[in-house]
Amino acid sequence: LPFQYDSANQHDAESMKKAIANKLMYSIGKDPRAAQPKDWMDATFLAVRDQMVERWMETTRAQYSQDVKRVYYLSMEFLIGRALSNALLALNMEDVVRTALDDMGVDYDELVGMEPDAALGNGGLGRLAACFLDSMATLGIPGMGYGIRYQFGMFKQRIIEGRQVEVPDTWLGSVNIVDFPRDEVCYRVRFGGRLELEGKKVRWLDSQNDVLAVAHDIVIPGYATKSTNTLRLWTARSTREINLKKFNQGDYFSAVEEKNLSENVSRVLYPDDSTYVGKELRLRQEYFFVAASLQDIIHRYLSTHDNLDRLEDKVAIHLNDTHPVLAIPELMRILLDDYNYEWDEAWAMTGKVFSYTNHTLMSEALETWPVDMLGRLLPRHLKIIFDINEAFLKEVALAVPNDADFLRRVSLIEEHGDRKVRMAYLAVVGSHKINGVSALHSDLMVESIFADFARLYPERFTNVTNGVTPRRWLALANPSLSKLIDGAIGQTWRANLNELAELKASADFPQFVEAFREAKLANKKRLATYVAHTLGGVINPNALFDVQVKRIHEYKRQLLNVLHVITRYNQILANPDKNWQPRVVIFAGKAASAYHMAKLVIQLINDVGIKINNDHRIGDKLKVVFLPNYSVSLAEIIIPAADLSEQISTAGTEASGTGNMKFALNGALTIGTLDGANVEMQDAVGADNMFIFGNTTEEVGELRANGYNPRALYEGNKDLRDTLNMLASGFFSPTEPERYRVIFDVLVNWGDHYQLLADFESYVETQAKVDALYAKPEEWAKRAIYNVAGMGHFSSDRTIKEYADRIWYTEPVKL
Ligand code: DL6
Repeated sequence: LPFQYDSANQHDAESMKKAIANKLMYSIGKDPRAAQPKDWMDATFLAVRDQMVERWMETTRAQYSQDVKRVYYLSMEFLIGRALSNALLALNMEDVVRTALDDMGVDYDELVGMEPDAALGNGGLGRLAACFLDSMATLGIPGMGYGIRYQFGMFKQRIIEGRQVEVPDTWLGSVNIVDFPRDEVCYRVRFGGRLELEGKKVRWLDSQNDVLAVAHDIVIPGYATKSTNTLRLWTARSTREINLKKFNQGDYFSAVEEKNLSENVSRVLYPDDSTYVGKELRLRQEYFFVAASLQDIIHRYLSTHDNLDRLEDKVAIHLNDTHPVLAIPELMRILLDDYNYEWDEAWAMTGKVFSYTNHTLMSEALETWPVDMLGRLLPRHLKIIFDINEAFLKEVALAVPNDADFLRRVSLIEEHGDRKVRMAYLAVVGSHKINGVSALHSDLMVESIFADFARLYPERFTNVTNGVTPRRWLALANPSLSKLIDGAIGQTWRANLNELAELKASADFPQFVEAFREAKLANKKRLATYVAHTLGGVINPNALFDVQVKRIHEYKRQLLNVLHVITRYNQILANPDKNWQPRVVIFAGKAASAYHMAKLVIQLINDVGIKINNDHRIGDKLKVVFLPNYSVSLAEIIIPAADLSEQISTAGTEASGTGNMKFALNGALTIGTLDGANVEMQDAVGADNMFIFGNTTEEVGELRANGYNPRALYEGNKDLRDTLNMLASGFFSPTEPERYRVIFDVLVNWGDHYQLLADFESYVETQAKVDALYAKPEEWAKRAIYNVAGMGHFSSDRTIKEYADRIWYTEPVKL
């Protein structure tokens, strides 16, 4: 590699062997002869982590001494996945560690594959946060992530008789190698209590059920740089370990009850990314991590400054969706109550410190908290929110005079029915920049949910299109393709993804095209082996791998994919002698545990799979696979193996998507709607190199407004009718014929909210074009190469640079 580090050079295989052996003995306490694979993994991780610590400290020292502006990225979710292989890539130490382990008789690949994923997130939002941490460290941006160290992360998904079953994720092993516990970094987080007025001053008194937040630090190494950042996760600890009185009275259960209750705050990640979870515990979680993070930010700032006057010059706090929005009233509370700032000054500072990203336009995902609940749990914050609202509405009344309806619409308090605080509005009012995550989504955001606010503060709204880290999503996940790219254009693309554009020329060289196809085949074989291992079925690596992996949600339209699969099945049976392009349709993804329809879709995919995969008339022509327990690590196996990437959400519903970028980066062609970042991907790779189908956002809106009639579509298209009738009649669920009746009803009789039937014909026709192109393998490969070459723009390094320049106003630290 062009980047070599002093310590990496020093750490030849011999010293690495010693380091691992030392960790095994002195940290894990095992004799190499008795050590289990997990012990080797832990020991290796610890030895490698030592390599990061020096850089980490150097970075921290440089950040303090240069007094750089820091970015604090507040997110309820960080879906970071495995750390060891990522660290080895960043430090350029893979070869050294591989050799060291080999010498000690330990299989490197097996060991790296053993590490459990840190699955502290649901889906796109959490994974984006993890890509951002990687890019901030790589670019030297002084950034720190703050979140919750959930004891149980995203649930593990088992498929039992076709149904999703959720199993707890115990990602934290018995030996803590994941992070550094910082018992001394501990803050009290208050809940409840009452307010007392003392002149102009408000006091928050008699809080109850307080919890302590204790920091755990995860090291985030930058790639090919000394720059190393921190992800600080909070764990809840009770203010009282045990009630001795109750214990001595023999009431053992009650003696620890209080402890258990307060520690529940960091117990579990809410497994739902699609709806606002109206649970008090969720609100507690949000305030818990916000209050701890802000105390920490202030503490860190004051360690090198005398007062808070220049806070906005040195601190940028980013709100990853609305989950951390309580940070706005919390900072106000600190400035007003703890540091005696006047309201106007505090409010001006607050606005300059905060920025906010919106990740969804779906109304069911927009958070609101009942005024009652908020008042009970956080009386001081509710009061501040009311005061913010009052000042804001006064300002609005001047800007938009005599328009009571406008005031009602923009108020931070929803007055209709039970009063609620609108968290997204609070975020907009309290931030200097608000961004969407793709060009389309940012446009829609200011036309829909924030239209009134865009009128008031047009300069605040902007777009920053998402990106993904090329380190994990190409270099680590796809060694065969990476090697080929290295041979063609060198290795520096890992840190400058725009260089991939140079690959375009390679598409004219048959040798390169052939090697590209071989790399893809190798990845497909790797996935086929995984499928055989996990499900026991055999899939043909020469078939077209058609892949849809993501959260299961109606708007993402896995069901449309299934409708095509069934239609194709019928067509093959009707015309068995046609030269059908063999296909394997692969699904993976979790459904929120309470989302009945999404779970039914999983069951349907499995039922359809059973029928088709066991129909001897079909053979290799069509196979359906549902891979259980989708995760970051599984994505690293699936994505490089895909030929076709399914990005088929109803136009206007997917904010951006990041899976779409990962697939194209790994040489898959996209079949997709003009939704989210698909639109910009099309600009980048060329319309000829994607399969775009279906209605546009505008057309979807028109249909909705002018009366959409899915039944007419059902009646007018025989393929569609046959397919839907099979669902309704129990063809795929003979033991329970009514099982999928509801799906038929949702689509045909109850309005088909996501307009699957409107796009069905166009989708099926486009799938035929996919087959036709796949029948010309060199042509297909050429277009796949154009996709890889066009992905430079979609690096999260570019995204982070935009945030740093246009939103956070931060500079890299000099090392
Ligand atoms: O911005 C990251 C990611 C987008 O790529 C997806 O399109 C979007 O669905 C996702 N949103 C969420 C849910 N958000 N909330 N609340 O994960 O964000």
